[in-house]
Amino acid sequence: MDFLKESVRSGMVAIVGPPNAGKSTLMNHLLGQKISIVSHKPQTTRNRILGIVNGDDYQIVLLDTPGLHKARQPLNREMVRIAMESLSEVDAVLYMIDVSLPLPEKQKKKEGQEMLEQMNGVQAPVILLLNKVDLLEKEKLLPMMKRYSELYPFHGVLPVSALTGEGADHLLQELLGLLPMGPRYFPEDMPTDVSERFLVTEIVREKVFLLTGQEIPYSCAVTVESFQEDTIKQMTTIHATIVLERGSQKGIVIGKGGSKLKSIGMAARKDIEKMLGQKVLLKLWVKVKKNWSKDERFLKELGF
Ligand SMILES: Nc1nc2c(ncn2[C@@H]2O[C@H](COP(=O)(O)OP(=O)(O)OP(=O)(O)O)[C@@H](O)[C@H]2O)c(=O)[nH]1
Ligand SMILES: [Mg+2]
Repeated sequence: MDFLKESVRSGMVAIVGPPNAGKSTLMNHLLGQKISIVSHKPQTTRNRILGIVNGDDYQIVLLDTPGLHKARQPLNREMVRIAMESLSEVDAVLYMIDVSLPLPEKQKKKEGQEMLEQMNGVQAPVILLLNKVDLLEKEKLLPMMKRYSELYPFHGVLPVSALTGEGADHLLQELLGLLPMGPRYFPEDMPTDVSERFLVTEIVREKVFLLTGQEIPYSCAVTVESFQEDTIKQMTTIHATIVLERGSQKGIVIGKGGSKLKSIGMAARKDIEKMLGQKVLLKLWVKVKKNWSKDERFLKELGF
């Protein structure tokens, strides 16, 4: 347990903000590998995903969180609860917004108000990240930074691009200045605390997000039935189920002659093989569990 004795800059940092802001993309960038799933659709992340970033003299434990939004349904309420809870247990908060969207004045005001409500009572210093600056006209940046600085006593307002990595070094320096000296809480070769089984369900869910339109992604959960490694053949066989809310959705996910399910399976298998570093046989099933997202017991099974 030598890693616990060392004294480095270490602590926990939550990445929060509205859906689709780029929180998971930033976490993966800082980690240097993909742990958290990403899609162009909002509400991709549903759980708190831990990512552990190590340097010679620091360890930052990042918490990627579900997007903050007005939640009415049980699943969404759980997602927002998870994100809000993370705010009270961290040394610093990264509040991320997408600045590439041209918002009307009224909506900008509303967005600012929501941010203030969410940050109300937060003790930790908050850095505001203006993300997707790669898509922003440069002359818009300074007035924007000024406007946001006046909104809340942020520790800093930093323009970044989670996609290109622009501003990430600066962000890292700012963060290290906020972390206390302490032990490494996790061994250096451990990038996350979630299981490979959980990551498999997330990878399959990401492919459903990417390859199906409209309501399907939000009606989909994924469970792993079996996960068996054959050490001699160096191959893992995984049986997983895509769970949907309504019977009418089954045909869409399976596709003509099974074509959609095949594409989902192929794309997921590629990523799982990369993660496990060996060949994978992935068998996918599609099941309907009526209104699972309102079923407290099933939500518990999914880890909420
Ligand atoms: N151009 C550009 N696109 C970005 C950037 N960061 C993220 N994206 C894209 O924005 C979309 C959303 O990214 P995510 O990382 O899934 O966003 P998120 O905040 O984790 O979203 P939720 O989990 O739904 O709350 C994806 O299509 C990303 O590729 C950026 O800096 N520039
Ligand atoms: Mg996310």
